[in-house]
Amino acid sequence: MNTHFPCKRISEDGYELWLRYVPVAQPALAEYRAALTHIVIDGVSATLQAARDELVFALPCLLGASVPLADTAGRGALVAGTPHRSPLIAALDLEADLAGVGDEGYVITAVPGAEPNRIVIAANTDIGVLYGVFHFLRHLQTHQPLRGLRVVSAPKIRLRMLNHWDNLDGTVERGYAGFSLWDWHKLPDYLDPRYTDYARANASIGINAVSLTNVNANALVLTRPYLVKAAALADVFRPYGIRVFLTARFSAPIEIGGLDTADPLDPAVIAWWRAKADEIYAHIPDFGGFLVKANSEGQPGPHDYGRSHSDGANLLADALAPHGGVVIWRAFVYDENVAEDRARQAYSDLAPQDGRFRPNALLQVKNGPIDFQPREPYHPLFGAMPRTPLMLEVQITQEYLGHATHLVYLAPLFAETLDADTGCAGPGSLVAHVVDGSLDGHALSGMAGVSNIGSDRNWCGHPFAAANWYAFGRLAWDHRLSTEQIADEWLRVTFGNDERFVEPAKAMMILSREAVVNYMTPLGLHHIMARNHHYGPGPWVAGGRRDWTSVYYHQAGPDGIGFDRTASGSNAIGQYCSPFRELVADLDTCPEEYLLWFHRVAWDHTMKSGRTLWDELCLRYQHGVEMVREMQRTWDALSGYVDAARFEHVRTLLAIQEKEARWWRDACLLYFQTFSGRPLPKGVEPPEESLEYYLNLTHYYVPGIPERRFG
Ligand code: BDP
Repeated sequence: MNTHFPCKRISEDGYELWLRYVPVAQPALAEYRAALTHIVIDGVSATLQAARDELVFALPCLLGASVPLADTAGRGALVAGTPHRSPLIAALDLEADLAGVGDEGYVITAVPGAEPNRIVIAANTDIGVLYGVFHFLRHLQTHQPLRGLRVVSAPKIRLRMLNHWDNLDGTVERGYAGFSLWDWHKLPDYLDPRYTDYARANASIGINAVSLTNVNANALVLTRPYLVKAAALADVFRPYGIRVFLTARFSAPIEIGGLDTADPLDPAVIAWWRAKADEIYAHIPDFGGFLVKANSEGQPGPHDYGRSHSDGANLLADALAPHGGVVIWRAFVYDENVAEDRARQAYSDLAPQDGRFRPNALLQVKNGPIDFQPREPYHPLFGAMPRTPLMLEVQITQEYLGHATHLVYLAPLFAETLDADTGCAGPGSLVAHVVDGSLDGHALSGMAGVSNIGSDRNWCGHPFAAANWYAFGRLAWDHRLSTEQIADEWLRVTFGNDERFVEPAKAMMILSREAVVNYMTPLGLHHIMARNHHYGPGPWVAGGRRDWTSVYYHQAGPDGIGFDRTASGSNAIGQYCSPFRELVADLDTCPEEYLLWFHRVAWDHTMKSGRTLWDELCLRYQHGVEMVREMQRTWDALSGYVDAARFEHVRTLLAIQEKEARWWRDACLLYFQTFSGRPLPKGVEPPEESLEYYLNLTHYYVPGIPERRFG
């Protein structure tokens, strides 16, 4: 870390993320220089040291002036700390505010009175101080005034977690930004400085938990050599308030324990997991717990022994409980041998088990009932299990949204789920209130994002993909933040504060999610990506495992298209509470963005626009392409505000996105046309190639495909 003044020039290759700390411009600069002349942080701890380091690094860069550490607070002091360690803070009248911010929140205030310029960052804990420091630095990076500054902030959700799907061989399942950050081979002895920068970035947006390994788990990570490696990472992350979790393969007692069963009710299995938990805590005293994918997509689980998911979760919960750990059990469960609509299966299996999970178990539910699609209705489990803390899982990595090549700002997708009203406990029972625990009175709460981070120098591949990591953290901290505000912040700290840049770039970001929905899966279509790697369109995918084919999901035929999930079909709609259930059940009131998700609709059905479904579908695809072109025009006009390297990088990726949007449009419309038998309406550009051509495209070595698995 650079602790010297003058500040080093930053590389502008994306490595610094949103912690660039470039010089502040006037008029903010004058106010900052007068108000921030030295830093006082009393107390000794690794976390307070991280707070000190960050300020000592950032302030000279931002202010273009030396801002030294000092022991005493004079005029212009920035004082940070807790009332327990800092007499200066204890002397201030902050008890009432601090009482409300818990063990991670903070208060930032300009203290009136004898020292008019004094700014105080106060918290009950050291990690609260660090979070406050990052908030304050963001305040300066976004050139906001200090006069009257007053922030009282605490996270709404307890576990704000990244799920890395990183394999021990260095590959990342559904990772599009290079290889894994974790260099398992050189750990524990070589600690890449990136680990610290990763932790800083996470702490700066409030992320406090990371699961290091793929949910399609390799039991080896629970063996001693790997625990030592994981412990080394945990040591790096600890000062930044981050707890480490590992994925637990349910059959580990067999694979690495020498047992002949993994039956959750077997005494030897119970004893094995208890001993394993004891061993892990000996290496990582603040180990967070296990994240588990079981009986899903070929993973082992309690069903293999005729036991329930709660039996499986409780086995691990009991092993972790003496140490204060939690088990996060994934609700992403479905079975190819079950005839039931895949969208219904998790609810059918898990909802009846509400109340059977241990107090230290959370159930992690994907935002929608299928699988991280560009748009899904919210998962019906939200609202259906009031006695179980439900975590929300979203995918930050863009498996189904153009990988790291397409510019798609995901905050609107995350917010759409958080803001959905389940109605299950009356009007206003938002998914956000289920997830933050407030609706059902749960102290445990969590939100997980499947990470998009890899070894690429800029961390996430696409320069704009970092916005999704950022937005995830900000929303997990406070789900009431608007997607516009988060985009605004991220653009300012990532590129600069010029309004002539920020406003159009923000509009482009907000538009981008709807663009991808339109050019990939408009009107409620879903899971029509190419087989296996999910790169590009594959609406024709058929054969093999039924619930992994596109034809299963779109059901197109000469009479129409869409999945009938009404009472006359799979009745997945019946899993929702009123009034959403009735809203979507009625073809006339079902929002068109969910039309083909819930209904099978005739090609000549009249849409709200007055057009037929076929014409509307075609025009949505066309509109998606046009939206990308609009994004291109916006970006091109911003060249004067962005350094050449990042400008060119984004410009080129947008060109690929436009090309691939056309590919999606042409391939899907030609294919669906074989059923509709209708011409493309006016306004839709003619396809560039034949259907045959698109059908025969084969892509080798697409990134993000999993390793050959252990066992
Ligand atoms: C699917 C991915 C698969 C993951 C799975 C999961 O294609 O690679 O293992 O999600 O969430 O979308 O477990």
